[in-house]
Amino acid sequence: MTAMVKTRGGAGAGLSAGLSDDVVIGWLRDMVLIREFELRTMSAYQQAKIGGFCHIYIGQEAAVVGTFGAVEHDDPVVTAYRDHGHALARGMSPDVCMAEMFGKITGCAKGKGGSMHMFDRPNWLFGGHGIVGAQTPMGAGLAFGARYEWEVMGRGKKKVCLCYLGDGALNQGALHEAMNMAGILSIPVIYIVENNGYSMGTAIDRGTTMADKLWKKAEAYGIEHRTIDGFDVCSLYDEFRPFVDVLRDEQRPGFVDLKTYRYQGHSMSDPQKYRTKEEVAGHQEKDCLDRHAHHLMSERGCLSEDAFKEMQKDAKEQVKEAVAFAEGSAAPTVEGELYSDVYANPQKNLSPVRDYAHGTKNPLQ
Ligand SMILES: Cc1ncc(C[n+]2csc(CCOP(=O)(O)OP(=O)(O)O)c2C)c(N)n1
Ligand SMILES: [Mg+2]
Repeated sequence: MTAMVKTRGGAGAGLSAGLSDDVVIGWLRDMVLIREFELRTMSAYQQAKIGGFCHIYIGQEAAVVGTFGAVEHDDPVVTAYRDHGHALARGMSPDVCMAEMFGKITGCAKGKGGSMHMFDRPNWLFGGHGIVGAQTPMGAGLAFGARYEWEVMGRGKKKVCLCYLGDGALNQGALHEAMNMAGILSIPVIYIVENNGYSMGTAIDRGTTMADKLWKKAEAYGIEHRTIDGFDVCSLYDEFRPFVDVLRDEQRPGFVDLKTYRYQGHSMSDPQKYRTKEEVAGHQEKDCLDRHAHHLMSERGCLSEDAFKEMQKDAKEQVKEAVAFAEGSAAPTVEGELYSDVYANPQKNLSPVRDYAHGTKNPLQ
């Protein structure tokens, strides 16, 4: 049963007010899961159970949950390396996600990608990419493919691709070439800048022009844009949903400057000398998770405090199990995995590189 909506103005007064309680409670559940997952990830990293680069998403949860809430599950998604939240919110099992970080064969990329390369084809997540901006032409390609399939091949339906990038990718040539092409060919890719104010230790206004008017960069390519507060999942949805609907319908590109903030350092090895503790604390006061929990409990009145506690307990349990699953899984073997998945090979069971490595002629030559 949908509870009476008590809010008038502010969070949840727009389109989200018409959604079922299940949906908005589901958003909170996703955000709680991501946060618990990230907390466990940090401690596993500190215990050296996770190696390589590892970037934590805590603080930004509403950005991914609110934008995913506005699209279909089969709309393709591609993102950068701060990707655990995207993977979980798309439906990847925490077990598989954690196992990938632990470098285990049960991970989404058989443990060969790690934290930065979450990939989940059934859930339409096309990575997890470590090169800043590299995913932006891929986003255009995924959207072009979807439009081609619907319009030229007469299959499927109108789709949009959500292509996430950090503010640090704003000056990559790849993004500008991709936006230009998306503008010219009317490709339904939506560039979502998860603008957390920093690219590693460089504040946004030290690294890019027009930091307070990022939309101008999109305007240069004839791309429609929005600037959206990413701290409140309901108001984010309220603004993003109608934008997506029009872009989907008219099959053209979009650009969103989504204001957010990361609480942790850039990666697990960041002394954070570029910002003060007070600055971080200031953002934590408007924490997206607390805010949505408060909205559901005190304003919309569809969630009890006990149910919220239960939700947090469940998430903790789920993540604990994910760690146990990852720990209990085997590592990929050199014989089995070193040469597999290096190149795509349409001929099933024939890996050119593996055969080459075993002394046969390389079929690619
Ligand atoms: C092409 C390229 N240049 C530099 C780097 C090193 N690098 C890794 S992350 C990063 C900062 C990116 O910041 P941002 O895009 O804002 O993402 P955030 O970490 O804030 O999510 C840089 C410069 C890289 N991975 N790729
Ligand atoms: Mg950033």
